[in-house]
Amino acid sequence: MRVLRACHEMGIAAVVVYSDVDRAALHVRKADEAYPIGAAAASESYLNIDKILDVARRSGADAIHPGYGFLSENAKFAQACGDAGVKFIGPTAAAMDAMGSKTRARQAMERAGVPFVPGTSRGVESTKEAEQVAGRIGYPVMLKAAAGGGGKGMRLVHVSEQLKSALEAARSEAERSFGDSEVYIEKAIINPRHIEMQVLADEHGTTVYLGERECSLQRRHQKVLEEAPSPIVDADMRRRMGEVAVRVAQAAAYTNAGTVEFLVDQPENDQQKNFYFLEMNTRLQVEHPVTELITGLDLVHLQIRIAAGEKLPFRQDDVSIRGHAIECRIYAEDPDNNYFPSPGKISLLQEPSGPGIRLDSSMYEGWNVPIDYDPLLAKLIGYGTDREQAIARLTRALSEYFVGGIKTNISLFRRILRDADFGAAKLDTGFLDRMLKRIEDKPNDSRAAAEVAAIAAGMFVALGAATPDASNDAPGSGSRTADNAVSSWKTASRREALR
Ligand code: MV4
Repeated sequence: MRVLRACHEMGIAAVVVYSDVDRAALHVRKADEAYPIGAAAASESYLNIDKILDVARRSGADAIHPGYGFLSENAKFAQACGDAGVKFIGPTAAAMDAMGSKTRARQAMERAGVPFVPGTSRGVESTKEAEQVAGRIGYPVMLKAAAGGGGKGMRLVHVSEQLKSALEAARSEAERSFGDSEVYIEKAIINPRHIEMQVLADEHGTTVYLGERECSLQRRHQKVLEEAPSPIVDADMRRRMGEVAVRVAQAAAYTNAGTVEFLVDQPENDQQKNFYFLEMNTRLQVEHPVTELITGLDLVHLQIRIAAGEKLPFRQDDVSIRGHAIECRIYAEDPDNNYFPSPGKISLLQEPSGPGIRLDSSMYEGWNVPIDYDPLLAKLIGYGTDREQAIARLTRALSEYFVGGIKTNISLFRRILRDADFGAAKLDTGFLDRMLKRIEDKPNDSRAAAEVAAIAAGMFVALGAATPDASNDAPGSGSRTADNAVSSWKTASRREALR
């Protein structure tokens, strides 16, 4: 839907493919042409290169945008598109290959003088070598599959006694998951932040960075909420990370949209934060809208223009960041059942809108959410002049959002946005696990249940419209600042009203 919308905004006809279970999906309904390509199993449909290229040939498509998942980082697919005379809207197969292996990527970083987590840039051949490296960089260490990513095949090792068995386990999981048992070692960064830098390169040698995204709120390596800019990145750090990200992209002869992932450590005292190259994602990311909102750029429009051979219509100095954006990934998952997928028919849909709210959604009433694919249903993004306003708008929008017939994680965001540590931007990759643990340990929050019931029942609770108390001067007069005036006007929160 995201790519289809950009095509239509650019006057480009959109051809889509769909599997048997996606016959009624929104992208099929909105496309100019839709082609069935096979059974629900991805190998029979969305991962089937020959079937997809056959549709490109039959439809006369000029180019293919791979989206976010499936074949989007598959170098063979990018190559096959080129061989079939269809433009792949993304990097070249060679650039994908250069970044696909984490050790090859680290070797490229070494050559480019890019800081990466201390450790090896090649797989370790023996336990003895692993022990020597771990001894040099110090425990704890992280064992990682060279062909891996997204946390699969990783092992955290705290002491040397665990190293041998952890190395064997990591190697066999890497072989099983990726058909490549190469495992390398890094110094483990404890409770890091995950901050990624958006880069964009045209095919005429211009590469720019578009600011960073804070992606530390993850659950089991699945991003849940992202924001831009990162609350801890100042202009100087942004420039330094951006320049490194551009060097990474240039080292891979990268073109089109890409994302360079960093780990950022949080030294106890507030000394300079360190950022380390982690990996590069050779595709557009799901969370790209937060970057679009703070830069005013449309990344899919730009991807299509780059693929059509156009030069970037701006230079690095023209890129400016304004405001703050936060994205909630709305998943078809049941928060009361360990976030298991919750497929089924959407019987009721009330969607938020209004100032500063963007909703990228593929839901409609009557749609049957299939169990076969990633449970992402929609992305709700709140934008404001600062983080506080973005949070306020997103909180308001979530109170307008209701999906009936299936379970979603909407309630999780209400909790996250009102969490004190979140409000104070005390974020790291362990944040969500700690918050969920606190919720599990706490008795059921009946107030929230009452709130949901009230919203579901369409109950309109008249907010106690608190009038400014008598002692207040009119706002903006004399001694009081605007904030004080507003703070004394704060209406009773919806929860108090419900009580
Ligand atoms: C790390 C790390 C700590 N130290 N590497 C997880 C998935 C993959 N992108 C890399 N990951 C990590 N690598 C070192 N040397 C911690 C993680 C990590 C993580 C990183 C980013 C976002 C979420 C994460 C959740 C758990 C672990």
